[in-house]
Amino acid sequence: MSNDGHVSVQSHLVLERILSMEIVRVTERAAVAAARWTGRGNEKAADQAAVDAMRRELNKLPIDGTVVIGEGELDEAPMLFIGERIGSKKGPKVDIAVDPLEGTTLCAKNMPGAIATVAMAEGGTLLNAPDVYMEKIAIGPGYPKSVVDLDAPAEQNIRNLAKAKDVEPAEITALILDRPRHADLIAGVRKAGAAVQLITDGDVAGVIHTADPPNTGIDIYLGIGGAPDGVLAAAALRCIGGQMQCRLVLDTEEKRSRAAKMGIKDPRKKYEIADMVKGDCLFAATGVTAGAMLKGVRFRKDVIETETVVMRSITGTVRWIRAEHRELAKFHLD
Ligand code: VTB
Repeated sequence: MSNDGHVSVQSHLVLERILSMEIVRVTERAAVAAARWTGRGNEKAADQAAVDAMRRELNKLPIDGTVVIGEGELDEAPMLFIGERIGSKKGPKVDIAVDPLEGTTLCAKNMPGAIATVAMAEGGTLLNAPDVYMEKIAIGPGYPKSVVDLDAPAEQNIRNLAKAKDVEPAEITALILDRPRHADLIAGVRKAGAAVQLITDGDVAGVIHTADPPNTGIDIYLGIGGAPDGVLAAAALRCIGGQMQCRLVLDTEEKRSRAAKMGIKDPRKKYEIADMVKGDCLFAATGVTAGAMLKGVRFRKDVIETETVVMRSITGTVRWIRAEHRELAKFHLD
């Protein structure tokens, strides 16, 4: 305890000691704020509510945080922009990746799987990715290294994965975003004999599904989604185990120069998890609408219920936190 009455914690312990609970508050607040807009058909308002709530909570944390994955780049001037300094600015340096409402459409349409999510890591250890597309492949823990590869054809990845799992390809299910750009990929997976589960949005949760096939029914995530979502998903897999490879889609000069400004030297680099999340990290997600992974926010008389998962990479601890909130003023809902 320091003489000003504050508990002082060595900086390398801060992720463990303080933030693993504080990060839960951050995603809870964002989820509740967004959930008020569930099914209202207003994506912008839902997202804005989540951003405001998340920013308010992040600014209370005893950290010198920098948003490295955020709501957009500086010239778009959103809140939680990439590069924004956040927190009390007195604590340790922390990199922060946010997606205050992952699946804005899911929330606006009241469809399953919208989440509020944050990852935090020691300063300078998260990939500063521009807001572009990213090719991704991910599988859960327990497989030999390199059993699947981002650059291998889908059929081959399915066959290799099935062999490693000791099952027929017919027993493999791949999760893929339902987009026209994935037509060939989907055809390839089906040609190998595997099943495809399509999602309309939400590939952070999609990637996390691969970590627990017995419960989710998902063995592999494939396809092109947002790069920011890729870094968040990599943080989660770093905590719970699994393999993921990604590559930024930098298909124009403008995107390559934006990436270069963010420190990306090789525009074709194939990123492994450890390239995207280099050190110890925390990941948290709170359900907004009910999904396979998390329950959604429930508004009951005088009580708001939330469900959150929080993970820590150094220990591999995964905590599921179901909360009943009774002091509702903290949500600033009026
Ligand atoms: C994914 C998904 C998001 O965007 O990243 C996807 O995780 C990719 O972009 O929830 P397109 O919609 O342009 O294909 C979302 O669906 C929305 O941010």
